[in-house]
Amino acid sequence: MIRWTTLVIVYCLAFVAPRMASARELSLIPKPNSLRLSSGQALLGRKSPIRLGHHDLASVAQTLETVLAALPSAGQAPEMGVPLELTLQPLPNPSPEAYRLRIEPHRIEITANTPRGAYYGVMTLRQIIASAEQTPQGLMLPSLDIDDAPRYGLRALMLDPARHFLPVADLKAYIDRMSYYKFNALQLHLTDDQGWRLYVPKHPRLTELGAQRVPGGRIADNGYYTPDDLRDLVAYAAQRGIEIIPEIDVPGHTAALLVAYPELRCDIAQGQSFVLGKTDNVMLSACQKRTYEILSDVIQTLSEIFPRGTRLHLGGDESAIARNWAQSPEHQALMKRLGYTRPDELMGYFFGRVLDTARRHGFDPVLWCELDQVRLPASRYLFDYPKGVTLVTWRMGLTPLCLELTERSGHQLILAPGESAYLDYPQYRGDLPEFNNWGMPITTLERSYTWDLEHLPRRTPNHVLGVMGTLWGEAIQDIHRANYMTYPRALALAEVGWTELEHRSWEDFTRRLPRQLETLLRAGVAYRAPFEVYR
Ligand code: TNX
Repeated sequence: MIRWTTLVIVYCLAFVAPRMASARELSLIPKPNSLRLSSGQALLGRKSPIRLGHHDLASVAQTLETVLAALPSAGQAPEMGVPLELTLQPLPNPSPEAYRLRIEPHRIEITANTPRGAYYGVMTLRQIIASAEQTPQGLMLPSLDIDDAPRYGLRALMLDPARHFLPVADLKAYIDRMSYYKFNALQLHLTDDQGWRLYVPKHPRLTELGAQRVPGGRIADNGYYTPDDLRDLVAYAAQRGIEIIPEIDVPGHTAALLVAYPELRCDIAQGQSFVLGKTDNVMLSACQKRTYEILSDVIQTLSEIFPRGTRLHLGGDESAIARNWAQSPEHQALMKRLGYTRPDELMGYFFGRVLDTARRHGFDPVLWCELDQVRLPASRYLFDYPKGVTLVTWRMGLTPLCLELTERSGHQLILAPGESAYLDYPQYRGDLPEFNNWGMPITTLERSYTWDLEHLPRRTPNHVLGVMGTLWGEAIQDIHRANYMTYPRALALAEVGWTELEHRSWEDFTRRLPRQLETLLRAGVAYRAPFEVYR
């Protein structure tokens, strides 16, 4: 009885003092593709009832419960508020990530095609809560109607625990932030010259040797993930709408693997002494049967961790072919047998076999896109990429060409251009990283936000799956440094991935940014303060 009277009083207050928030005050990132504000407010409390329209929404409802439980205490005010209704119902936009969020004085409703869409409705609501007004009566949310769906189906970030290990708990915290900004994939660069971070039961030496960059050293040098660690992470990420994309980088970037399994070296490297992390520019042998057997065991282990249909990145970048395969008698003989004239063509042979294995295990393979030269006038692929593989464009200045080539060849493309999406590059003159900086170009926040507005066609080509920010880990020794390099640039990339071009503007973004920086600060994320934007 008391509850109802309290509610009536509160509703009256909401109508008596109608207030129209401005979109800028809400400061949502990424900006929704349609947002209409109206007058009136809704009271939200820790005890606002949640009404579930479909049992598939149980996990989303749980997320919503956590959001409500974290609301600031209302002091003397009632903890009750308007009901929150979650429903599944076809929306005009068929995207599985589309949602509609309606805030009305007497209820809040989230409608979506799928639970994933409803999850994004909750994420938007969380951001609205973060900028909502705490009144003596409780937390007041502005009335509004948001109809939203992403521009791209893939919005990814990449971490590199191969160079410096990152514990699972840190990855989980990183995933929490990502999902708040509607990213839906995290690529994990699990192997490189400096470390092999996946425990493979059939080949424990991979991690016994390959995961010990500096035996007895810091956590960042040593460590690996067991299949159980990764299963736990995959489930954690899936609950937050995030796919984990594992990367096993072959046939270059493989010193850690070749320290553990010397028999996989090319014939010309058999007698050399290898040092984990120091021996770069080495390559796996494409001739040894054992190479394919071990890679098949690695992929088999991954298939016991990841659901079918997961993307599996198999590298393919920066292979020093001229120094390795081209000099090697066994590879020269293989070339001859296959009728090849260029050693680069052996990459087609190698990946033909490895991608078949990946597909047999239910993976959707991905490779870094390499062209015949590392900068213009590059003009064609390094080798014929197998059909059906997704490519990632990454080298500075080559994205327009990669777009053109993939459109012609029918490959799908992920955009991770060096000049705008490389989160390991400094954000400003003289900024970090202070070591392992090989003269990196500067990638400012503005650059990360505006690159596609300025350099890509207005029409989004259908074969572009999405965007990825890559944080290479040579100079990233812990999660705090990872956060510093990621934010705020990842906010720019989140909006590039989600918001249609016609709704985007750098000035508008910079006005919404401070609110999000405050949220990051409260979450303990040590981002880089983008002072140059506000000077
Ligand atoms: C190139 S990007 C690499 C990485 C390095 C990065 C440093 C790519 C596919 N390969 O191995 O960490 O540059 O910026």
